Amino acid sequence: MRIDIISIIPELLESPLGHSIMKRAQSKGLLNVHVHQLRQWAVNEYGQVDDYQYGGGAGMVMMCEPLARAIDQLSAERSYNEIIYMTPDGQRFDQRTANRLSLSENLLIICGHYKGIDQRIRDHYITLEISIGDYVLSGGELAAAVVTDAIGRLIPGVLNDETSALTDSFQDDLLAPPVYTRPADFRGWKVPEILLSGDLKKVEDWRYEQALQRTKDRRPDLID
Ligand code: 6GU
Repeated sequence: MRIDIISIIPELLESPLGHSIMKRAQSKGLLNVHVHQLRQWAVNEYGQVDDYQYGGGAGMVMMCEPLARAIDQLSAERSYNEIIYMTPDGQRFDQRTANRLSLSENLLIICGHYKGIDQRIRDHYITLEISIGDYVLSGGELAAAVVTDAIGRLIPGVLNDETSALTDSFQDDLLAPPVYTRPADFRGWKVPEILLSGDLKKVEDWRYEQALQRTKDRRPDLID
């Protein structure tokens, strides 16, 4: 999968996507992330990409011209499954959407800043608008990193048995069960006996019960 990201602060995406599983996905060639500086398509030599909003009011708006040129150029080179705009008024991102997007060949993600991007770009280019939750970030970059990570780890071959997505919270609409490691007794706090029993069937049943109970307690909305 290839993910192109357009941003005025590409540096914000480097570290989140440059380590651990995202790093391995990219070095294995399973995920190719290309971050583009929007200012290369600026309207003048000062690198201008934003302007005052019509109708007045505080805050700048990202102009049509640079975004349209950027999207046109990248779209001429490949066809995108989705052209995504990261925005707090988009649809709430969830594991279902991550699963669907992980089947894509090419994704293009636009990161907004200031008051956002000119509505005409949203109307004529954007195919999907995503929010990562009901709070406001300074820009779309951190949200784009979240979405890229959530999608990237689902690409076949990225995770191994050890990091398998199959047992993640949400993958089966349940939260993950509690986990423990050595020592079996820490300050008198003991690991549940059943996990030490070696009975795989019992362990599996226990984990399912725990996952169900945890989901009922913490996220009843996830249970029909
Ligand atoms: Cl996608 N962008 C911004 N700026 N803020 C957000 C968001 C996105 N999702 C939640 N808050």
